[in-house]
Amino acid sequence: MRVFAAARASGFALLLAGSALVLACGGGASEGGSASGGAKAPEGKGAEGPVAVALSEWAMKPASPSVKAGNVVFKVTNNGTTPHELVVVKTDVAQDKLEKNSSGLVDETKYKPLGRTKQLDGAKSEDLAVDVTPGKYVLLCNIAGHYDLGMHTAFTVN
Ligand SMILES: [Cu+2]
Repeated sequence: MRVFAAARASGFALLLAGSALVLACGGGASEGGSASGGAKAPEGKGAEGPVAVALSEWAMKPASPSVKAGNVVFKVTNNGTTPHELVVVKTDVAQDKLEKNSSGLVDETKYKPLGRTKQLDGAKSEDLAVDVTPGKYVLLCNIAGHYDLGMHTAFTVN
C-alpha cells in the first residue's frame, strides 16, 4: 500500500495541491453544509436493501446501477487516500454533462442534493439514507476537481 502510494505520488502531487487549496478556502462552507446533510438513521424500508458505493481516485462505483424506489441506504466507503463524498442528485442531464458554477463545482442550486455524506477521509465509511422516487440520478463527488476527474456515475431508481 505504501509502496503503491509512493509510486503514484508524483502523479498525485498536482491533484493534492488542488484539493488542499479548495479545503483551505472552502472548509467553512462544507462544515456548515454538513448540518443539513447530517446523520439520518438508516431505515431501509421500501427499498431493496443497502447499496454499497465505493469512492476512490477518481471513481464512483455503486455495487448496483439501479434500485427500487423507497428509502435507500447507501453504504459509502472511501477506498482512496484523499477525502471524498457522495452527493445524490436527481436529474435527466447526462452524468458527465452537469453544469458547474463559477467555482468549478457542480451547481447545487440547479441540481439540489437529495442527500450527501460528509467528506470522508480514506478508509472511512458512512451510511446515507435517502428517500428516492423513480427516475434518473447522478451520484457524484463535489469536492473541487473530483467531478472532472471522473467521480460521477449514472444511477436509476425504478
Ligand atoms: Cu472525490
